[in-house]
Amino acid sequence: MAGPSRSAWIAAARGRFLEALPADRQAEGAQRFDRAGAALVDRLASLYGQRGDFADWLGALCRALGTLAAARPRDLAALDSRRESQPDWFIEQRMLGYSAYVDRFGGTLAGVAGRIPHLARLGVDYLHLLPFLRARSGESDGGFAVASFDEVDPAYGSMADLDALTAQLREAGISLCSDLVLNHVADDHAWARAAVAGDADKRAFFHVFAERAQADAYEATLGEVFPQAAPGNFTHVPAMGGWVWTTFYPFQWDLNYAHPPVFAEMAQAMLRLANRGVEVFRLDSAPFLWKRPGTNCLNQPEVHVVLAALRACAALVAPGVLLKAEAIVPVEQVMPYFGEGERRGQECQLAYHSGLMASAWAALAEGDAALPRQLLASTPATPPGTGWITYVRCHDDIVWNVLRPLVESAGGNFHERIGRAAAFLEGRVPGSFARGAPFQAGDDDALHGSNGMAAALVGLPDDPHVAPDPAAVRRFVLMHALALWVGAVPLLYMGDELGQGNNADPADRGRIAADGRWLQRPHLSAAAMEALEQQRGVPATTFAALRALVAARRRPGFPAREPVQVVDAGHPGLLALRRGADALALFHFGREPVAVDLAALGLPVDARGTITSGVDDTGSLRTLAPWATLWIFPE
Ligand code: OTU
Repeated sequence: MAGPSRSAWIAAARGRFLEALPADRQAEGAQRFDRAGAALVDRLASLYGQRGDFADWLGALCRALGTLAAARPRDLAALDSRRESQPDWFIEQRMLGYSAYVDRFGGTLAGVAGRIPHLARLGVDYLHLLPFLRARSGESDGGFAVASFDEVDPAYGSMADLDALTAQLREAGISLCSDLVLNHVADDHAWARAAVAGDADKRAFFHVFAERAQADAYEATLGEVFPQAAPGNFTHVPAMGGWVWTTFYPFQWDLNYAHPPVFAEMAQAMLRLANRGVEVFRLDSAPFLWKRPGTNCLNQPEVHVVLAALRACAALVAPGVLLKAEAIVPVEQVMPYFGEGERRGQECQLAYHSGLMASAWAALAEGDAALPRQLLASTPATPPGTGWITYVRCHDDIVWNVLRPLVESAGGNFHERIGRAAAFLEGRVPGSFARGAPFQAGDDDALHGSNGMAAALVGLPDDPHVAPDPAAVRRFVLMHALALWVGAVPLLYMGDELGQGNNADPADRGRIAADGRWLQRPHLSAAAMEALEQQRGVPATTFAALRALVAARRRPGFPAREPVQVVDAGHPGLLALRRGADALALFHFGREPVAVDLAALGLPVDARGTITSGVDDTGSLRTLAPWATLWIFPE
């Protein structure tokens, strides 16, 4: 973008932004605008600059951003300044994340505050609460059908409770992460209601086709997220006089980011939440934001412009805030979410490493480390100031499609190879230790996703009081140790710290039948918490194992800033990962013990293991039991 309009747009935008700021915030505001303002204008101009009303629209948006910057509470502004002076603070801090549903974890937002001691004991300093804003009444996809961005769901409390929670978390050194569901709103959101009532502007917030043929033209190249429960991507809505784009459930209406007011509304909704103390935004279903005929409508170039523009809005108003991409796509398509080319490092600071997660589960099923080894060897380092969210399990299924390019580039048949791994994890193979379940697969041959809690997938017993099989404990440690070794921000999933099994609550049977992901959405188990108190059974074991990993990762010698490099350890079951010159980790996915010569891997003979699970730790030759983990780095 060049020429007279660009400089005029920037100057006008700067004026509108600054006019909203009080005298004592002018200098800081000007500095921030001079850093991020031109990028914001460029990004928005490339999306919307052709429109006749662009200049007016841009001015109004910048004025609104100024108003939000003026309203930023003092303590949050202080946090912004600290973080601006060290943009990779979250990498240096070696954050530990924890993800939970409000109702399952604490009942309400106030109840979540009551769980802070539990989080602190584990070492958590990043809490991702699944959607807690007012959701659609009735079915709401676990809150991912948002009816209002400015109200807490009445079942969980009020906006005052949210303010209180963020203050308490901040006091405890914990950053709150909230979902920002970007791709869609509930069919009872005010925008959808207004559209139904005939408001032309609000109708343009959505993708509506009068003729089924128009929907079909797109459908020809689209995939399906829930092929069984919600087949197709369009829903006939008589009150709208046509077909509404609904990628997910029929009650989740996709937003149309080609209509500028959608961007302006979402940016402001995000920053209003930031001003209430939300420090990280999980940008839900980011790949789906831009539609283009003839494509699968995923990861379109404009998606990245939209996200980079959101980042620039945050840089003006709440520069301490982090954006996290939820892009569950093959890893080479995730990399651009950190920002590429002239936008390198300027998009999301964090992104989910779903390829690592899925490949590690496949490796456990195959008894062979090939997939995570190939994946990590071909994944470039992330740009400075950005990093991976790593995890073992989450509230969603394990999405197998993210491994397709990897498996195919290794010359394998994706459906056969990953179908076998999924069947193993779903306990459909004789001798399998795992108790998962298929997701959205019509029959045994269909492959989509797999569900199950980590404990059930590694073969830990359901009863918290039963003494666990040591091999299952090693598998649990192996999977978590890999996430904690590789990630900038490893994210634990609620219940995993207690080794909680699949959701067996009779009250949830109907929900699980309708959407199998509820299998990994149990309530925090009171029995397991009690076993932890008494230092007994599975919960005591898994909690202590995670604590040890977290503590090791926080030692000064842990090379948090060094990129991960794959090393050949000479055995198919072994994944060997170096970070920097002195740190090495071995993860053994094989089913037979293996002897490793540390000297051959370039380590001192007497190198001491910081984490050893299933390792016979004598001399240079170490014997690794099946599913052993070994971390070595100078303290
Ligand atoms: C995300 O889903 C959420 O994590 C899910 O819980 C929601 O149902 C969904 O968005 C709709 O809001 O869309 O970008 O199971 O549902 O990977 C990928 C597959 C997604 C998807 C899941 C993700």
